[in-house]
Amino acid sequence: MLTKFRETASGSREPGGDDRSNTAIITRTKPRTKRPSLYRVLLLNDDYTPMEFVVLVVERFFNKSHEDAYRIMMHVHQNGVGECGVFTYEVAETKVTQVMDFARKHQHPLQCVMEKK
Ligand code: TYC
Repeated sequence: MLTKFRETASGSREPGGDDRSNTAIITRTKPRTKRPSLYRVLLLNDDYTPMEFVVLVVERFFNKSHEDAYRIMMHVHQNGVGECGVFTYEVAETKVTQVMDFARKHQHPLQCVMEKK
């Protein structure tokens, strides 16, 4: 024989419930938060993209001052690679796409990539 149970407020089960009363509210007492993974967006050096174009890219897409953008551009020029910012996955992906589209539109070989931290 089948017995129907209903869930009580304390979570125990007792006979007598029908299908309409088989409900319970599950509440989490300990808050669980997951921090999102972060990604560096990097510019790569090349021999052809004009320095001023790279400065413009860093100002426009990474919201840097002219001074910070110039410093980042020179770091990439001298070291081969440099960080423009750190973002969540989707934001980083958007920055890479924006920079690559802008460089292609102006026919510069500038490369922009993302890397998990
Ligand atoms: N090396 C380039 C030049 O001498 C300048 C440059 C800097 C290019 C940074 C790309 O990500 C770059 N014109």
